[in-house]
Amino acid sequence: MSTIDITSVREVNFDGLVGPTHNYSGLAVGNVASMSHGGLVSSPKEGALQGLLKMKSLMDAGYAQGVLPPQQRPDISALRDLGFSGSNSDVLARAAKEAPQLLRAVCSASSMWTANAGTITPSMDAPDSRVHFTPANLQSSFHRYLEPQTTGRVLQAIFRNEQHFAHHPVLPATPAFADEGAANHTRLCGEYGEPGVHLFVYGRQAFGGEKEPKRYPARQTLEASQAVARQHGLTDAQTVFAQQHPDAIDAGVFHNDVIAVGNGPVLLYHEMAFLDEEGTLDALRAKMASPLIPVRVPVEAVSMEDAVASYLFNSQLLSNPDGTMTLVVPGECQEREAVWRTIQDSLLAGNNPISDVIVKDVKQSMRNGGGPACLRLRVALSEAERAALTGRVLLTDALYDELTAWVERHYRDCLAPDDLADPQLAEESLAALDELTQLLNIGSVYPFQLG
Ligand code: SUG
Repeated sequence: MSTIDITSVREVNFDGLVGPTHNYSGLAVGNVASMSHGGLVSSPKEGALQGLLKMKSLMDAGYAQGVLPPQQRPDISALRDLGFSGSNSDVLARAAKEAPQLLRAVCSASSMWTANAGTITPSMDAPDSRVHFTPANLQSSFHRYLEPQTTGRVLQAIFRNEQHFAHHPVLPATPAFADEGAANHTRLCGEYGEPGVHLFVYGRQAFGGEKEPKRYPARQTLEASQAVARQHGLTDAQTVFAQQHPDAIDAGVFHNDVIAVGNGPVLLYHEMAFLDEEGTLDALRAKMASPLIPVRVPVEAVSMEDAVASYLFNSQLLSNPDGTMTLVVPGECQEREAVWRTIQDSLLAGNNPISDVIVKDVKQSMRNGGGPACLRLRVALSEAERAALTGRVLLTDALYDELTAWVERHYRDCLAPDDLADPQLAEESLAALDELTQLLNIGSVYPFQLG
């Protein structure tokens, strides 16, 4: 068991690098942006550079910033498992002809949305004083179900030190335990080093439960959230399980982080976020050691359509040393008048710690339904835990420059749906990833490196 210097605890945002096969395939049912942009030409290079610029500007502003590598795509072995055989080129060509939807799925760069990589419990809240990790099974869609194995390897490679880090198995990949990770999990607390309360938001109950969305799937079950909490040793006094409003899911809110964001004592949420709004707030208040600061946005201020189109609630809420908070919003928030007005008139001017807004352009990701908060996995770490990380994953100016040059060298400017079958793309992608693991110094994490 390790001792924690709680005053040194900081939140590190580990952003997912946008992978070389980033494309628009309309794969995500219930995700309005993905469904409406399927078939567009993407720019993997622009996407990766936008992501890196977001990381760099937050690092420059004094926040701790980490980076996680993308995954091996196209996942040709997934196509082989589905019966395609022959050389890699044969497999790609046959899949393109006979099952283009499968080819698109195995090319998705969806691991960029690291808020779905897994659920993390910081050491202050865990009974053994270690940081706990469970990769999300992402079983709700085929293209994302392909992620957890490599995600687990990447997390174990970086958070390798067993004295500080504990890794749990992915939950059974079956609908009863549908798990989408930190996108449906928020830790609320006073200072980072103080004990926190874990808000798990689920869309449906596998066993029992009455209200469910009618139009779009609920991607997280109560049973999955409870299992993760159990794995991490969280007690009843440390957890609140709340159902997401089914009408919100039907309006395109496929994760809780599309309609609520919390950090420290602040919970910024839309009035349609929870099925039982008052009950959820009361349960949090009853368990938190510090007073909860709810910041409620009513439907009259921001309609569900505006919330989903602007991704206001998929902003990053970052804590500053002076107790204020900064909201990192996607550029789309400026394009919706009601949203921008709400940011200025009620969030910044309101009686809450949010004092500043940073606007970031992550359009390449946004067109697939991934905003600033989707792109990052939050891990609260003490100084000793930060020092125990393996690899070169905390962003510095030098790492930023190297990653930018790496993207410029390897990534395509444009990727059209028909390009996905190009065997050259697969080769380029592997060459890029091989170099990346050396650059990040994380060892072998990809299937092609493991043989
Ligand atoms: O799972 N989009 C992702 C977006 C995930 C956003 N993450 C959070 N909200 N935390 C999804 O729906 C689209 C891929 C495509 O259509 O090509 C996609 O998978």
